[in-house]
Amino acid sequence: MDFKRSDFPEAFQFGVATSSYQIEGHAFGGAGPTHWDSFAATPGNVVRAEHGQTACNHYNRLDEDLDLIAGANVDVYRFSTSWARVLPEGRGTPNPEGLDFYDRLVDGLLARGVKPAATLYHWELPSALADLGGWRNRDIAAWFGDFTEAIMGRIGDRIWSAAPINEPWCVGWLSHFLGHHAPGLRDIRATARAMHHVLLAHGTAIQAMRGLGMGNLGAVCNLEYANPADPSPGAAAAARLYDGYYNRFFLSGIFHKRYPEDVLEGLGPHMPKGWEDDFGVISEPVDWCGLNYYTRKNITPTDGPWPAHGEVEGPLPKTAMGWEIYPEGLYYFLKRTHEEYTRGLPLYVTENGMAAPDGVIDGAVPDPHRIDFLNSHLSAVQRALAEGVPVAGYYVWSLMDNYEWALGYEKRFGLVHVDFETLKRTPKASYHALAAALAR
Ligand code: IFM
Repeated sequence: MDFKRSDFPEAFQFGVATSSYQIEGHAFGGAGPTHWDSFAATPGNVVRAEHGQTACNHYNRLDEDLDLIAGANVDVYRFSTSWARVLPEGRGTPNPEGLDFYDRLVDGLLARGVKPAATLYHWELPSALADLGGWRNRDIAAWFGDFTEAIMGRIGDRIWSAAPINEPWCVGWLSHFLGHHAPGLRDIRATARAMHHVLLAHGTAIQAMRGLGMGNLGAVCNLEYANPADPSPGAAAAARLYDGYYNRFFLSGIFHKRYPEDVLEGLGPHMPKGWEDDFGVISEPVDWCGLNYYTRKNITPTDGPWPAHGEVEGPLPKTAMGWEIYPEGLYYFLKRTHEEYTRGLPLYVTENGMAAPDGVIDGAVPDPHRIDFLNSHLSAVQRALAEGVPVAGYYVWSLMDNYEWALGYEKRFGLVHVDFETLKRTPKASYHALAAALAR
């Protein structure tokens, strides 16, 4: 790595991140069915119809994985809790095995000197709640509040930081407008409702955690740099709107108590009744804001209904996701989030990383591309820090190769290689480089 720990402020937190459905193995430990199980079982939704039933079998390899986390010399492990593992029916009686699992996870982290950073929801909605309309149903905010109390009532006393929902854009737009993620809808009314309810659920969970006496609570948004594909005014307007429903909608709801006018031009007619009255809950104060950042998109206008734009391929080097590598975007978002929304709250880069077709060669996994990627993005963080942006931490996505949702298991984001036949873990060169850079 081009950096070492001492190049960052003393209190700066380095971490690695994962999520429950992507690594745990949903078939184990009495978890209930989720909308990702049925989405994946439906032909055409997921590459090779791959699913999370076994994933990395983290559920049964917990200690080995905790040792890998500690061995990377990171300060923080960001993980998520599976709603259906804790409440198999989404509501009602908790699954004791599920609660025990997260208890062991948290205690195992603390025993190894790693801070537990929990995300309550990272996309696997219990099927029983999906049957009731899922994120389209306003009641989801209350259901989510109850889930929050069930899981945090058990582990909240030892959690270092917590955020309710990972990437509200993915829960709302990607899953209900583009249909790329469960529940696979392509419907603007469903989208408007999901985008609002996900924020209502966020605020409800923050209130529930405050009620339990928890602190260090945040919001985690994914941000994507919207680049006009050409110098025309049409491309500039298209990029501005993309930025609106991708980036500004959620930050503005939480930190400004309103939604952007340009986004409401399209979504307004489809919003649920009384949405304007919910900002008191949505804007429940948080202690920090997390940004997940990966890439930029090159946006061009198209014919057709709102939002009337599309993406064109850009010229920059790309990751295995086809995503352009654009570290300037991370600098841009850190600065902009601080100046326009959070104004002094600590910011964390809660996810950043790249996918590559990494393989084991003679027992090692060379991934110089990932080392370059991390270096260039950490240098963007340093630039923001130098300009006074209060960046408090940076977490790599991901600890290990895992289930990349609709793209199945072939997109490898990990610092640790996973052989999905044998489930053998092999730390990649980037893991060793990070561990060396972070050694105390
Ligand atoms: O794997 C995902 C993760 O679940 C959420 N953020 C983006 C990652 C890479 O696509």
